[in-house]
Amino acid sequence: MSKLKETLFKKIQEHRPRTQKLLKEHGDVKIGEVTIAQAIGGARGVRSLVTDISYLDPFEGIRFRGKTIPETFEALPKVPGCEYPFVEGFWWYLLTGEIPTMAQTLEVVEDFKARRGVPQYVIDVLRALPRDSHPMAMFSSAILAMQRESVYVKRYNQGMKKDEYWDPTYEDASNILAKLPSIGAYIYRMKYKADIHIHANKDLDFGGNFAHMMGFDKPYDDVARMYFILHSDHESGNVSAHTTHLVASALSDAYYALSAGINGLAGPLHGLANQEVLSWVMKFQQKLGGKEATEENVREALWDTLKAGQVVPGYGHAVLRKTDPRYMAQREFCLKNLPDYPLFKLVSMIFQVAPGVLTEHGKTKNPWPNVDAQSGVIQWYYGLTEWDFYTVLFGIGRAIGVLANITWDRALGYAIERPKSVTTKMLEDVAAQAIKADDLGSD
Ligand code: HAX
Repeated sequence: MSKLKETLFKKIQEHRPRTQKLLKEHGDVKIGEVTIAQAIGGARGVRSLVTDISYLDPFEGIRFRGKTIPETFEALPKVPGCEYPFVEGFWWYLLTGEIPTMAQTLEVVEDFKARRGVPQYVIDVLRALPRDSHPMAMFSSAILAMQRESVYVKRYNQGMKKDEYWDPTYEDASNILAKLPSIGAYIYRMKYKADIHIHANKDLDFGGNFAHMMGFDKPYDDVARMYFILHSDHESGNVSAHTTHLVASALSDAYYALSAGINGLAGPLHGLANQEVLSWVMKFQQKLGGKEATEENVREALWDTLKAGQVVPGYGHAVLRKTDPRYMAQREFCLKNLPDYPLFKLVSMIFQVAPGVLTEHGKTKNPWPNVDAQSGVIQWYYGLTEWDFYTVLFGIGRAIGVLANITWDRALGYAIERPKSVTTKMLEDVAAQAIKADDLGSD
C-alpha cells in the first residue's frame, strides 16, 4: 500500500467513530430550518451536506482543510525552482488533512506518472466527436468513456464489503486524476493547434507536464499549478461538487460521477463564467473600436448587459459576500507578473466599477467578483487565447476536490441522496397557516 493510501486509511479509521456517534447519539439535533424561498430558490443556504475537505465562509472565503489560500500555498512542498506547490502534494493534503513531506509528495508524483497513460480508445472517442464540439463536452465524454476501467465496479461485482468502498474509489480517483492533464492537453491541441500533439515528459510533475503538453513555456507550469489548486474545492454545495457527490451517492463509480460533475461545471452560471468573462471583455473592446476604455464607458457597457436582462459574468456568488479570495490570489499574481498588461488593467477597471453598478442595480446579494472574473486574463497573457477551453482548466482543478470528496463519502458510508419534494399547493397551505398563526398572535 502506498504511503498516501496508508495515511488516508489511518485518517478514515480515526474519523469513522465521529460520524457514527453523531448519527447514533445526536441524529435528531436540528441544524437549521427550510423556508419556502429556499425550497423554490435552489436550496440556498440549506445545511444538508457534510465535508471536512474545505469550508466556505461568506466573508473570509475558502479554507482548504482549515488553511486559507495563502497558507496552503505557503505550507505545501514546492516544485524545485518554482513558486507554486506540487499538485500531487495538494492531493495528499486534501485527502488526509496533513501537509506531506517532500518525500511523500514525490511518491505521489511517481504514482501519478505510472497511472497517467490515456487508453487509445479515449483518443478514438475524442477524435470521433465533431471538431466543433465544446471542449467541455469532449472532456466529459473522455472521462465517461473510461468507465470500463473502474476498479470500484470490478470489486463491487466481486462482493466487496461496504467499509472497503473507499479503497477502489481512491484507486479510480487516482487513475482518473493522473490522466486529466493529458486528456485536457490532447483536446486543446487537437482542436486549436492543428492536431499536432506533444508527448508527456517523464521527468515532469502534474502541472509541469500539463504546461509541456499544452506547448506553453515557463512560468505557465506555475500558472497551471496555481490554477488547479485554486479551483479544486469550494465546499460541497456548488453545482459541480454537489453533482459529483449526488451521482456517487447511488454508488455510481468515480467515472460516472465526475463526468456528471463536469457537465454541471459547463453551465454559464458556474464554471463557464470564465469563458463568458473573456467573451464579454472582447466584445466590449470591439465595441470601443480602438477608443480607450474609461470608467464611464465600462459603466455604460455593464448597464447595457443588465438592461438586456443578462448577468454580468464573473460577479456575484451564492455564498460569498465579499471579493473571492481566489480572485485576489490571481490578481496578486497579475500585479507581480503582468502589472502593465492592458487586459489586466481593463479587468481591474471593471473591478473598480462593477460592484457599484451591481449595487445600484439592486438585485445581486453579492456585487463582488468571483474567481472567474480574473482567470482568463492570465491564460490570455501566456498565450491561451481560446477562451472556450478555459472551463476545461477549471475542470481539471475541480476534479481534485470532488474526487477527494467522494473517496471520503464512501469511507464514511454517506447515504444515497434523496431530499423530499413538496407540491406548490402544500407550500400555499403552509403559507396560509403561517398567516393564520400571525393573525391569532396579533389578536
Ligand atoms: N449580474 C446580474 N445579475 C445578477 C448577478 C450578476 N453578476 N448575480 C446575481 N444576479 C441577480 C440574479 O440573477 C438574481 O436575479 P433574479 O432575482 O431576477 O433571479 C438576483 O441577482 C439574486 O441573485 P443572488 O441571490 O445574488 O445570486 P444567486 O445565488 O442566485 O446566484 C450566481 C449566484 C453566481 C449564479 C450569480 O451571482 C450569477 O449569475 N453571476 C454571474 C455568473 C457567474 O459569474 N458565475 C460564476 C460563479 C462562481 C462559480 O461558480 N464559478 O464556477
